Amino acid sequence: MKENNLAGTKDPLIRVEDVSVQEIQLRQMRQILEECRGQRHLVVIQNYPDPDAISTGFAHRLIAGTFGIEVDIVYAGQISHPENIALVKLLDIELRKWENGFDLSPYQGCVFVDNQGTTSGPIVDAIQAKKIPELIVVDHHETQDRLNPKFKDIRKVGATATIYASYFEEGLVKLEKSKKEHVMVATALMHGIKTDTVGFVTAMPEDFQAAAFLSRFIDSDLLEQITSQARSKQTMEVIQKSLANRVNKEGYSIAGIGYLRCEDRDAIPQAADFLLTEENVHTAIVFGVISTNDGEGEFLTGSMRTSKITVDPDEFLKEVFGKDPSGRHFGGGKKTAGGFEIPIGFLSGGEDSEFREMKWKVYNAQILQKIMKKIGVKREDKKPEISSPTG
Ligand SMILES: [Mn+2]
Repeated sequence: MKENNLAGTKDPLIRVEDVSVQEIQLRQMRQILEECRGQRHLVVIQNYPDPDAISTGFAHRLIAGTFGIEVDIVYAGQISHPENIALVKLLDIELRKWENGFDLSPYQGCVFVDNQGTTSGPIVDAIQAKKIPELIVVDHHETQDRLNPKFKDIRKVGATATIYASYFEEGLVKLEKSKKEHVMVATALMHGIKTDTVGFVTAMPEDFQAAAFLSRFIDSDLLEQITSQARSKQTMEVIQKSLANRVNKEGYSIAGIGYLRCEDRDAIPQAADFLLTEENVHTAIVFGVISTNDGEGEFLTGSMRTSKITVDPDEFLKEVFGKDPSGRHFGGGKKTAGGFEIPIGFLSGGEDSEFREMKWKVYNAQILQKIMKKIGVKREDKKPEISSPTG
């Protein structure tokens, strides 16, 4: 990659109250887009895109378009949360699903929003194998080192949508209420901020400021339609399972829910949100095993939610689950939420229900044991019974 001539990109973590640093970030974003005029870019969002990811991909496309840059938004994984399906459908947001053999040849660069490549799995590997330039990263999670972009804007705010709203507010593209696409982008970003801050409960001043700015452009009927989607039956079943299986210790509520379908991945954070509503619970962790669609691969995946200020999900999950052989953490997060994903590898697959049951017992016990150790609780409840192969 050619040496970039943008000043200051070496130290991208900016203090949000420092307006002049924000201005520099904006100038650099404008400059890099200007340099890429006429190109086609891939915007990569996380595997199980949430409203913050979807809306900022959408916003980036609008901005890039004004620089004559064509953009495709891509994700691996699934969109299954009914609100997310409603967001994509009602706002007519075009997303491309990653699949084996995805043609990367049309793209001269890639952009990462609301992630830094650690939650967009196979796409990053393919992009790096093809040496497609990593141009831009805009995110609000803890800084990660998976990518080496020309420009990054990582701010400690409630949502990536807040950062994009500030680009609009500062005039990177002037939003106009009379333009339908502008109204849709503003509505999507508002939904992104709202969900990433748990309905503004964990919002920071920057998030409120962004929401106040966006409120002048949104379609509130549309926003209401997006947010009033009911929970699916599958999600209700996952929540029910997490309630039945939960172990409550020292304010932590931990639930293993067994196997679930790839399409129901989004039910896990919803179940964690639900467990957090129980009296005396400040932190909820829900996990299960998901099989990939070809039925061959399996991975353990989970979500963590906390309302306790002294619990840092990023630090917590990194410490509990550690790193894979290549040095990447299995989990991470931000101020109130986090997630983890652990490939099962050689033990993946197998139709035999007894074998699956046996595997689940081992995984469940291992995860519980690691979490209990971290929170300093000895497990006095019984060990899982695993029958030996001979009887
Ligand atoms: Mn986010």
